[in-house]
Amino acid sequence: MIEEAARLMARSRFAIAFTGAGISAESGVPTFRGPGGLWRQYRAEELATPEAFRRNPRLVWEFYRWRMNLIGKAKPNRAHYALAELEKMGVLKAVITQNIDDLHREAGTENLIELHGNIFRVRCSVCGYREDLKKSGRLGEFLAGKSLPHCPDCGSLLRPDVVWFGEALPEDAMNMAFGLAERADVCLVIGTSGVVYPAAYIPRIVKESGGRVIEINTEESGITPVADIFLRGKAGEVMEELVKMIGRLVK
Ligand code: BV8
Ligand code: ZN
Repeated sequence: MIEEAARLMARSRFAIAFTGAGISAESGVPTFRGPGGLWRQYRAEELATPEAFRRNPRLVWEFYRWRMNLIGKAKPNRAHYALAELEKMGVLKAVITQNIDDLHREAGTENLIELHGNIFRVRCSVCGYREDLKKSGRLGEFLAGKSLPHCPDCGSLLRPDVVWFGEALPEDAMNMAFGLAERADVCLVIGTSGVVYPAAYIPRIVKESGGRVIEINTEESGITPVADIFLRGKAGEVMEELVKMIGRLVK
C-alpha cells in the first residue's frame, strides 16, 4: 500500500495535502475529538462559537489563551517537516490545513492555506483591525494578560482570528482551496476525522475532478469512504517512510 502511495505521489502532476488536528497530535497539541475532549469539561464546539463569545468572552478568551500557551510550546513534528520537504522537492504544490496552530509554517511549508484561521492572530470584533501577535512581538504580553483585550483603534473587544462554528470561512482561502482541489491529481489527507464542513469537501472535490486520495490516519474517518489508499498509522511515522520512498523514486 505505502509503495503504491509513493508511486502515485512521485508520478503526480499536481499533488496537494489536506491536514487536520491529527497531524499535530505528535507535537502534543490535543485533537478535537480525541479521548478526553479538549479543555476542562467543555467541548470545542461549545466554546468555538460567536454565541459563546457574546455570552461569556472571558471564558472564551481563557480557553484560547490556554491553547495559545500550549500551542506556543509545541514544535512541528516529522509529519510537518516531511510535507515541507515534499514541497521543496517540487512534489507537493500546496498544503490546505484546518489547523490553527501555525506548525506547518514553522516547519517551512510556503504555499499554505489556513481554512480556519490562525490562533496567533487576533482581530477586532467590530472594525477591520488585525494583528499577528508573533510578528508584532506582543504574544508574551497578550498571554500574560488576564483582562479582556481591546482594539487599539476603536476600543471594541478583540477576538481570536479563527473561524468559529456557524461562521463562514474566509472567502479567499476557501476559493483558493477549492481551486487547488479541482486541479489536484493526488490529495494526501492527514489526521482529520472529516466531520467538519465545508473543509471536508476538499478530498471529495479532488475525487470528483478525477484525482486520487491517499489517507493517513490512526483510525478510519469520514474521509475513508473516498480514499483510494488508506495508510493506517501515526502521521509522523508514515510520512517519514513515505518521503524516503518518494525521494528514491523521483531521483
Ligand atoms: C459553516 C477553528 C455556515 C476554531 C474550527 C449547526 C450550526 C452551524 C453550523 C453547523 C451546524 N451543524 C453543522 C454545521 C457545519 C459546521 C460543522 O461542520 N460542524 C460539524 C462539527 C458537524 N461547520 C461550520 O460551522 C463551519 N461554518 O458551516 O458556516 C455559514 C456559511 C455562510 C455564511 C455563514 C455561515 C465552520 C467550521 C470551522 C470551525 N472551526 N476550528 C478552533 O480551532 O478553535 S473546526 C475544528 O475542527 C478544527 O479546525 C479542526 O481542525 C477541525 C476538524 O477537526 P479535525 O482536524 O478533523 O480533528 P479531529 O480531532 O476531529 O480528528 C483528528 C483526527 O486525527 C482523527 O481522525 C484521529 O483519528 C486522527 N489522529 C489522531 N492522532 C493521529 C491521527 N492521525 C494521524 N496521526 C496521529 N498521530
Ligand atoms: Zn476595532
